[in-house]
Amino acid sequence: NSSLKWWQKTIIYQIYPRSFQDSDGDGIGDLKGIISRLDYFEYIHVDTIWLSPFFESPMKDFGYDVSNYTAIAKVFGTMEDFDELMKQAKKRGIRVIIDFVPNHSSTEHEWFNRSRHAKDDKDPFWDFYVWNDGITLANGTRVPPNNWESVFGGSAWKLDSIRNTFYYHAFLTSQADLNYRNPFVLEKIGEVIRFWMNKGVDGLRIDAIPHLFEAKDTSLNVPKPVNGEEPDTYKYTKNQPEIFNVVKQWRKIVNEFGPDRFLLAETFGIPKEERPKYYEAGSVPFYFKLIGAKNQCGATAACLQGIIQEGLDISGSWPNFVIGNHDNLRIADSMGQKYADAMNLMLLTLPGTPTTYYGEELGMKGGDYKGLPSQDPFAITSGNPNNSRDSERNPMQWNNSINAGFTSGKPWLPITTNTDYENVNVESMKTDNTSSLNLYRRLAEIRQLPAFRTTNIMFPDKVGKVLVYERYDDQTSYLIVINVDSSPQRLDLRAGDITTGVRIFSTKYVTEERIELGNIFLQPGEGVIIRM
Ligand code: TEU
Repeated sequence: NSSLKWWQKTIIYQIYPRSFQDSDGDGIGDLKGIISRLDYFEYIHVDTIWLSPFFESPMKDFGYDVSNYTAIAKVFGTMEDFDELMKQAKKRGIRVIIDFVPNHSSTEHEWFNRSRHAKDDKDPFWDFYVWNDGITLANGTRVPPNNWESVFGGSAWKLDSIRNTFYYHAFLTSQADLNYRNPFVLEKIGEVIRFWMNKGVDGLRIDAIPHLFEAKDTSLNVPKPVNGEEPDTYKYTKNQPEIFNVVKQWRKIVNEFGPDRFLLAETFGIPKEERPKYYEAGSVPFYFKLIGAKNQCGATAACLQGIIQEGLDISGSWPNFVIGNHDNLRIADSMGQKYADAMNLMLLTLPGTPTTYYGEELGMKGGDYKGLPSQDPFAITSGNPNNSRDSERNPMQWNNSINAGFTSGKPWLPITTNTDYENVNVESMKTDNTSSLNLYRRLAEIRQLPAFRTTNIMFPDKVGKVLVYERYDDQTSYLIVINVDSSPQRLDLRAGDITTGVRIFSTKYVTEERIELGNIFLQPGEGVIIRM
């Protein structure tokens, strides 16, 4: 237990700065707003926060398009605000992880400007991005060198009007991919890492890391799928083997600042064989599959158990689970509000490091923005409103005053009636012992028990409709029992001559109670922790 590192004993709380707390009434959250809410993390027993990007940016992808990696976007505040945030966080024992967006910069970055104006390879910025002449057709038309697609829709190549050459962009056309085959890129990005490490940042969440490299041979086209096969759209642009050398180099750089700095790799939608490589390179890859549980397999007990077991599969590695983020529907929307507490119960009793997306501790729903034009470039460029990520980026609900206490101005995304902010907010929920917020706080306390600090977990031989697992150390054993089914369930969990246990937590009752293991009855969405 004492040999665990800080990031193995913590809960990570993701803040989307734009939507957390506004301090100046412009309707957009900011760093000063976050500072004003630091006490809240002590209250919910969270001691690590991860901040989504707050760097200078034209905000085409709300900060995931960085135009200066070592400056703060004006809407979010100043470098003094950031320094103050670090100071105030440290004072409270709160660790700070920041987002690091190395795959691409904004096309408004000075580097891109230098690169598109470079005349030849004597210019150090000549190969800073992934440039390609493409193909000139007989009629003189210029076309991209291959059929590689952007994640946000359409060709991943864009002809730059100034350099008159194509550049590669895995995401928006305004997010140009850096060329990691160029040592000068590694040098400049290394300086960025050192800059933030010097500011005392405890870790980096590495954005879109599977996209870092593209195949060297740009004549390769992605084959057309045959017989209804899944298309292998990112065959040449994702999960390339060169990624791990770079992650190792970044691990070395952060180690200059001590062995404890944390690298959390954003590995969305990678095949399972890729995960061990991230661990070996000195990072922890996010395990995302619980997020898609409802879509993948209906989020039944068997479905969830299968996903959890896969997440625990890599021997010797430290697990991590996550159930929500700024790119996916909130749990209350994907699973239904009824299951929100159950999912927090699951997340906080699984082995490893859990990550909570802001608002999920309230079981908060996403905003209902159907019918409004989407703010999200993904929805706009793909022409598909279903791709909009606005819903889950809705403002944090702090109290029942106008705009839920998020802003005194007009929020960049409105608070919509479906989220019931007059009841679902921090202030109101504080006073109710069985509110999602108070359940979350108790779970955060229970997590600190020694059995939950281990990676020990056992599942029953047969999976029924109720998710059941045991967490234990050599002293104590706890049963976690969660009804993820849509109808009430009765269970017999007697084990040999053990017929009773102490219910130390319930999503429904506040008090501890001795209960009969032979007759456990749970409503849909109800869950308990039983000390055996
Ligand atoms: O996401 C990377 C990524 O793979 C996304 O395309 C993801 O698949 C999609 O959003 C699912 O809905 C990261 C960030 O989390 C995302 O917000 C950024 O837009 C993206 O990188 C580009 O920087």
